[in-house]
Amino acid sequence: MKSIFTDQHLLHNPQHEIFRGERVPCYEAVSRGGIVREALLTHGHEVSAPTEDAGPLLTRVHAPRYLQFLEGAWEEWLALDPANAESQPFPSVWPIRSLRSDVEPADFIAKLGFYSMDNGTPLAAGTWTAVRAAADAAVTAARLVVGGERAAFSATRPPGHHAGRDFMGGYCFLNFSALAATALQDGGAKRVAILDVDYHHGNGTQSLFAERNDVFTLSLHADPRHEYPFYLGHADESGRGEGLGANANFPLEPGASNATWFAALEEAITRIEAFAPEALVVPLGLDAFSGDPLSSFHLTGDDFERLGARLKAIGLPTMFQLEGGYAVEELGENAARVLNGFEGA
Ligand code: SP5
Ligand code: ZN
Repeated sequence: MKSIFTDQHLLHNPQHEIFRGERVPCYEAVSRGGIVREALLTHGHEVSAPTEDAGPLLTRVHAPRYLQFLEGAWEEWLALDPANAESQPFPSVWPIRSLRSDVEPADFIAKLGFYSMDNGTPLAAGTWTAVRAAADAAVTAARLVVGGERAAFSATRPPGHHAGRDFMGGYCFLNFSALAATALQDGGAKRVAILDVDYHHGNGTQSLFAERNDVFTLSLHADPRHEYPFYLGHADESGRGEGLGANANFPLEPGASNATWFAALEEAITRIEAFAPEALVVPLGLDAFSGDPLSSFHLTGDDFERLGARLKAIGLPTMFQLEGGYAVEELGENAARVLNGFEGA
């Protein structure tokens, strides 16, 4: 399978994230990128650089003022104090419920909270350049599929599925799966399904398409009562307005067995088939892996291969987008096994 990768991911290299009030090394480590690229090559998959420009699609997914903020955020941080070059900004205040979300603050840290759902999404000097390149990769993979490839994989970091129209979160800044779905629709696929298999609910993607009936968002994940992103991803969320019926969540108990996970996958696929889409996007988080430090699920390398084979059997042109997965040593192998399963089926 053709995979798209760019070394620009190296520019998103934050030093730490916050866990229980303390600075800890980033789970979403810069080493994830090279590991995935090497494993894809080892398994005989073709890896190439992005050739498409996602620029014109960005405002179809994200709010212009959010994009402007992201692009200039590091400069604003440095403007507060040149010594900030050696440290990372984190938000500390958020416009929760009864506060106003319509007036963008002028203060940088207030703005950072305004555009963030958590304080767990570290921003670095090169974040914008990295995520902009990853957006190009996602659109390139989608256009390969439009051009007739059976499937393609955008193997980039950081991930994207927690990012919404005007917010970052969960290590995510731009929603690459949403950009890919938009590119697939522009290429002629009227109806697109997005099947998110990351351990965490794809809250950004769900919220972006909640009122749309031409994009069916589905997510298999740990129950948000116990796991990030906590405030979305419950079983009773089925879309809103015109989008009613075009969202499906499959929250599973922490520690859910592989049999439970694959049974939920079957239910999701039944729903996709009833929707009759013309293309499929798979936000491919590998953090449902047994060895993942952020996860309580138990998928193995063999299971990832089985997942790939099952996705192939749906019979749709398919775009894969790398999302989470924090067992760095095994991350590349697990990603490659999904692709192997898809191609072998
Ligand atoms: C894309 C993606 O997978 N984002 C996940 C974001 C999860 N952020 C919360 C991390 C909480 C860290 N918990 C540490 C548990 C150590 N055993
Ligand atoms: Zn995840």
